Amino acid sequence: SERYNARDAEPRWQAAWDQQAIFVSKNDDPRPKYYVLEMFPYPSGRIHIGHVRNYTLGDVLARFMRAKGFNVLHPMGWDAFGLPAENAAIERKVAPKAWTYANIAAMKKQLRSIGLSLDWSREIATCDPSYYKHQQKMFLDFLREGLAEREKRKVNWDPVDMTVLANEQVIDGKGWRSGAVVEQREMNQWVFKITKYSQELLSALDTLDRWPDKVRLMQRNWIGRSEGLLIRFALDAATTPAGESELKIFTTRPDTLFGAKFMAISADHPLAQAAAAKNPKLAGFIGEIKRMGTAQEIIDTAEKQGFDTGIRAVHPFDPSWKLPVYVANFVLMEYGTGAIFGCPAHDQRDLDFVNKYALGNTPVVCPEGQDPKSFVITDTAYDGDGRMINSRFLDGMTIDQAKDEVAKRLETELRGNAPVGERQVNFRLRDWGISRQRYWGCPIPVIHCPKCDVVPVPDPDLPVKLPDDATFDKPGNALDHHPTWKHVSCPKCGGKAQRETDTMDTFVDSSWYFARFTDPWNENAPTTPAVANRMLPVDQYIGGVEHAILHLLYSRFFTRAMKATGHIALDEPFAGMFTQGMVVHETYQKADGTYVQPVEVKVETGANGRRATLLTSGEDIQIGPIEKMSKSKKNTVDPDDIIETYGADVARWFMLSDSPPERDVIWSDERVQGASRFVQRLWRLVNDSVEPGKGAPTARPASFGPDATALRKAAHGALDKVTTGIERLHFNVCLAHIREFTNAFAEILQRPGQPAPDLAWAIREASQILVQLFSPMMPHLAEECWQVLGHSGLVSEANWPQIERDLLVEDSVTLVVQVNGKKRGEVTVATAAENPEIEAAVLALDAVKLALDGKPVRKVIIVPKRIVNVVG
Ligand code: ANZ
Ligand code: ZN
Repeated sequence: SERYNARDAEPRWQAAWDQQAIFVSKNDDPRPKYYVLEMFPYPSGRIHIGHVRNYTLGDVLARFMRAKGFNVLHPMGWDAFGLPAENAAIERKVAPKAWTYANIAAMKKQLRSIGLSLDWSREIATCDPSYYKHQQKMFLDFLREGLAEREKRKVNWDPVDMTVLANEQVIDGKGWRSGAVVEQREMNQWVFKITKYSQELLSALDTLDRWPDKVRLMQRNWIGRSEGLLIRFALDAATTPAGESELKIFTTRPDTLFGAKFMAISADHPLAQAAAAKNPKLAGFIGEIKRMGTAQEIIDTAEKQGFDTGIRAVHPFDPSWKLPVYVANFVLMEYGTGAIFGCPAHDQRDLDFVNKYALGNTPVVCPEGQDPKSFVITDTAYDGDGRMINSRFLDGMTIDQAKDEVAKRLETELRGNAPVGERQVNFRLRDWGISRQRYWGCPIPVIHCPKCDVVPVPDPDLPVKLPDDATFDKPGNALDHHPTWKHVSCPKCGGKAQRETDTMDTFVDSSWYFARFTDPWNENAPTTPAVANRMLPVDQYIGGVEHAILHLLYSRFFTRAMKATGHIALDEPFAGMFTQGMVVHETYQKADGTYVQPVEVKVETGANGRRATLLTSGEDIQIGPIEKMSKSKKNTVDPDDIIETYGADVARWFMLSDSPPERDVIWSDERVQGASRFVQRLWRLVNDSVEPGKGAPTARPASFGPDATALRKAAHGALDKVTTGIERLHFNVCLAHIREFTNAFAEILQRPGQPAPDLAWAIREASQILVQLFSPMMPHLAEECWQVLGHSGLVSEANWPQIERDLLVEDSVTLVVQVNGKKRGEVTVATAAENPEIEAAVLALDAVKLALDGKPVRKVIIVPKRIVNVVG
């Protein structure tokens, strides 16, 4: 037979799937549903190899579940708003909309060439008014429900992109896209009240048992629940500015109160402002640390600095004990109360601080087994377990007992009318600021009226559409610059008013697209609740770990907010979550350090290891470390090139082979070629199996001889393992089983002569199972093979083969043989063998006779399927 020609076959089968619309899923389909979703792409212009991996993983599962009889929902869309479109407008003078839609068209063509079983009838683009109209409606629903609010906020301002950034978009104090040093500004912002759900978002993580533990842990840490005590410290009047009398702090370690050496407050704390009013040096210091910014990263890495305000606080358990109050750069206004007491012996930050300002430390928790007298702290704080020391009435208690004792005493002690201490739970999670000063985003549908304040855009006026004629010649927000767009009359009073020119963070767009896919045709509402409730949750969501915190958390919040506003009736959007690894490649560098692309290099393996040269000039090329594919390192491979050269099936097979999907996979040309050879091998094998006299369709024989049974066991064994492998997303393991089965099958097919009728039948069965086993991974080749096997229908439409379980039972079992507890050998017996039979076989062994050395056998103990022990 001829070689398999992917270039000819792949487009043909893609067209056939399209024509028959077999991947279109119907909402009234009576079969049980299965929703597979990969994170939708940003339309940057080209599909990259990471997309190919992501979508192939989902596609294998989707095709498999279809074959298993599910109504599979496997949609695709575009996360189409965002800055790059505006940058293109600035750099290339092409309108963001035109740029985005051109990219979508190009990428859609690329996605089609991968042969994915996608339901394109549900395609959505988040930049389309038919999508964002509903997002605007939900924004107004949230506003009514108190889930959206306008708030004056200190925000991270990116001076280059001229926009507000979320905390998580600030990396090492710099904007994640622009790389510019981020400034702090006070601005009016729209926020979503995600903190209303802090506890729920945390607790429900326990129910997500099909999520990776590491992702759940990252979310837990992000939400950051801590239990502690609010303590009102009295301020020493003689040292305190007029109008101030106490300092409220939040601590998770009230047990360490007797180790306190100082108090510290944030530069933004009102007490700091009050103290600075009369102290220009302090005011200077505050200005300095404010300029440094309060992004978490900066605070964690900067040297600890403080300034003594001169104010003294009174220890809650000892009126004569005064603690100095510092303004310190490591105390955040946004957490707790913006003030702390410092216990240097048991907190590293505090210890660094006191060591700098010579305030000393007193350990109050002593590790078990350590003599308290010799327990001193110098450079390393002790944050472990132990017993209380140097702590008056707490001495001898455990940390937990001491925490409780302090809480009890301070809760019952009143100053004024209020208790001095109060137990409190704090969360690190902040409300989600969604305002962005950008054009290419979903407009926030409110109008600002000088008389009526904030007025929601009335429902019939939705969507608030972006103007198509914005210009990008000035930095900043093109919506704000637009000559007419923002000028409107107030819907309430009819007076002159202005539209909100902020647009929504693009994370909003991706927080509910999975719900929209369930009924993207509904023009009147974001969802059709009856449909959404039936099709959700997503059974398996697949994407990069870089979205493990924000996107997933925002989606979990949005689902709850949509529930609160009647659009949906569930809490958790993603029942199963899978984070895939990256595609990585070694890097190549010229002597001058410039990177060159893999296609420009020839790599050879010689006596001295691997060596690379430049194809054009033959000059030596340095082989560098294996790294994530990136444009700057030039170590990318273009999916189009691979598909053009080898076909989509080879690319897919490669993506699934070797590495478990959660790990990084190293791109290797040699192994891609290996995958290509395997395609041809399968093709030959299937063709050989239908040679005259090999495996023609006949009636099933009444019984099977040993050869036929052996082949059938190999086929059903592989079927069993691949089935459970796909269900567990252990795709690389599946591929190994398919290869193994292929070898066993080839061995039988290559035997000369005509097989007996029972073997011929088994050959036919084996080739069908084989084709079906690799059909989720290499669907085009599988269709072509299915045709060779004489089917007129599509393998993509065939039911998954039935496993015959009795073929999985091993008919012999090997037992370890011991004499007086010592291993002397092994014995293989029929699985069905009875004990007397096993005993006889064991006693007949030479090794056993030798070990017994003529002594009589007293007892034979048989542990079924494992061990036989002869007691002599
Ligand atoms: C005294 C103490 C002693 C503390 C000790 C820790 C160890 P988590 O667990 O993250 O909630 N803290 C409170 N508010 C702060 C703020 N706005 N900025 C910086 N630090 C703040 O951390 C709670 C602990 O972080 C609190 O407990 C407080 O220091 C500090 F041996 O109080 B602790
Ligand atoms: Zn008005």
